Amino acid sequence: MFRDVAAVEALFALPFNDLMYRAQTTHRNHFDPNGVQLSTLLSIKTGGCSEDCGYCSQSARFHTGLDAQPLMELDEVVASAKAAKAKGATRFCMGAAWRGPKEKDVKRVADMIRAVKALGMETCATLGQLKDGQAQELAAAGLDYYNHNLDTSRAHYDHVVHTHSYEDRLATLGKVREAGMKVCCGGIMGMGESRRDRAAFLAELAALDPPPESVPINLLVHIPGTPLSDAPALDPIEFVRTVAVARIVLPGSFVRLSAGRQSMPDYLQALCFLAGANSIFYGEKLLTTPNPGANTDQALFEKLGLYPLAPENAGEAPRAVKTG
Ligand code: SAM
Ligand code: DTB
Ligand code: SF4
Repeated sequence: MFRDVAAVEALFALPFNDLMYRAQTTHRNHFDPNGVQLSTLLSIKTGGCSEDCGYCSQSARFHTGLDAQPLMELDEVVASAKAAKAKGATRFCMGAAWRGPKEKDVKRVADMIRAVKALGMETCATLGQLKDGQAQELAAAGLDYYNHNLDTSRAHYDHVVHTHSYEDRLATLGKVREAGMKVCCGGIMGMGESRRDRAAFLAELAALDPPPESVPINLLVHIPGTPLSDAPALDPIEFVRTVAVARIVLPGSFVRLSAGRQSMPDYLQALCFLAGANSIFYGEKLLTTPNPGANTDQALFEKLGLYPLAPENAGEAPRAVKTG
């Protein structure tokens, strides 16, 4: 039903209170209403990327002033994962600024995955496009999730990225599924797209069979020097609507309130949780930009009566809970 863009657009057009009621009802039918999954990000290879994604600080094509760093050593990655676990993160996500990994890179990242798994954390990696066999190698090392975003609608995509296609991204997602891993796939709002684009993007995610287990909804972080540095700010209520519609069209998926939280007041984040967001990036840095620190998020959770989900709850099929 929600593969149909018009049906998704109709959700966006609901009166705000009706939309929120519907999103909250859907949320309660599928998830613990006050539990939030916590993932911590680490950029294991930073900058110098060949691609031209118009939002990204890490493209070698834009002058963003970023200090490029080669692939990190195993012991540094493990130390960072241990610190994330000590602060309460249950999933550790390793990101690399590659178009895609080379064979020798996959071997080194596989070692990192094995070591992070051994700490008892869920693992996620985002390494760009995968070639045949690479998804299997990562899965064999114990990778639970692979993140690869569609980012926006097909129609808007050409305004954002030119060095690889929407179909390339879908092909990588297919390889991840075939290798038996869970899919983390979402996008970025506020890149100058229309509401119809946001609806078409969510319809693309809903049409994936099965849909992604994890759906990061990022709000564009404006990076000076990138083509999208001057994109007009998205109305916050429209962002909340997007989260609510994502919850309704992807009822069994974790919807992650992702990049952009640093610029969101508590009441806006509270509305996003009410709309059905139930996962965040946790820790003071995303990949290259700041994120609220652990203490700030702990205070926010306290204020809202939210609590972190244990990996047993967070990683498995969502458990149904009674409403009302
Ligand atoms: N190179 C890999 C790739 O592109 O798949 C992995 C890293 S890439 C930085 C991961 C995702 O981060 C992108 O697909 C995009 O959705 C998100 N992202 C990157 N820069 C962002 C920004 N400035 N604001 C919001 N989200 C951003
Ligand atoms: C995703 O959708 N958002 C994360 C994660 N997947 C890898 C990355 C956000 C990056 C924000 C900009 C930065 O820190 O460079
Ligand atoms: Fe490279 Fe990924 Fe940034 Fe695109 S989003 S420029 S592929 S690091």
